Amino acid sequence: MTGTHFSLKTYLEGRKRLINAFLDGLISQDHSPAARLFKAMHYSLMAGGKRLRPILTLAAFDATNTKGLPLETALPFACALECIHTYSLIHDDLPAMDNDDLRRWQPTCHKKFGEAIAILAGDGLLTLAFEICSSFEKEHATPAEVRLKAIHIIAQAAGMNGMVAGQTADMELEGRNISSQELTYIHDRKTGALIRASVVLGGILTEAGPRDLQALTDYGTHIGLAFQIRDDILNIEGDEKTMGKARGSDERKKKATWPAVHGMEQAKEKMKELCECAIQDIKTLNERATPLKAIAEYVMKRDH
Ligand code: GRG
Repeated sequence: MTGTHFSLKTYLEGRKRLINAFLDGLISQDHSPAARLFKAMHYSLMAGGKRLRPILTLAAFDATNTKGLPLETALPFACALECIHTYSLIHDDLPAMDNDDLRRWQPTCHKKFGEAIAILAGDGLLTLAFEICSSFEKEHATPAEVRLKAIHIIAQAAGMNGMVAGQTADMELEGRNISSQELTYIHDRKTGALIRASVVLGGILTEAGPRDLQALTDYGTHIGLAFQIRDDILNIEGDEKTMGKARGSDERKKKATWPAVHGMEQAKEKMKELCECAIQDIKTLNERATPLKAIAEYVMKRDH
């Protein structure tokens, strides 16, 4: 399905290196009275995430980059998404939300730095994302109108009609017998919105036409849901060592998951179908979309 000379492993490693180098340089440590905030932000940002969202932005950028724009144009925007993702994990782990002590077998931000600093580290990362997107670089500058569209799509996905709504619905419906529509509402917003925005963002930055943007939107919607279903499956069947966390937390907390509502067999079938749809969605983008195709295949097999 993917090009014969294409190695997803090499591609992911290369992109991850670029992203990590950018992120690592974002927060300088100092000895100011706010030093612990910066330490906490850096700690969570560099805690070993897969970097799926920024990688998706770069892959969608590559897939629609007919003008030959440098990758450096997209890198800050891609990394801004990772800052938002990290903030959401820090806040999700807090006692008032999921109350988790460990992430990737490391203490969560509030366990290491205390609750108040963890809340502020999340606030700092969310705001930093928009500082990055609105900074005018001399080199590889993105036109103001494109930048505005990019900021808008990120804010929409992260905000009250996107991830924040999804997280709220997840909490409100915890422990209840939920309908398939309610499950879709949660998944589409809590995880789906930011993943879809990551993909569409790549096309916005290359000023892709409406047909390509639609293809990216559909692809993003399909892999966003597939990613979440895989997460639900791993929470039941995954290898704890590889995942860096204990299995079974969803069932213990009576979380709304695809296997809980539809059964494990259906969950697996649905995930496969969604990944196949995603691959179909980007057929019109030809071989420039090879990394996106390979990522869709990876989403259904990922083990952490
Ligand atoms: C606090 C507003 C707010 C939102 C939190 C993202 C989120 C919403 C909650 C996380 C709960 C969760 C485990 C969702 C399942 C899917 C998911 C987002 C997993 C974590 O993302 P990965 O696997 O994480 O990309 P890494 O560690 O690789 O960055």
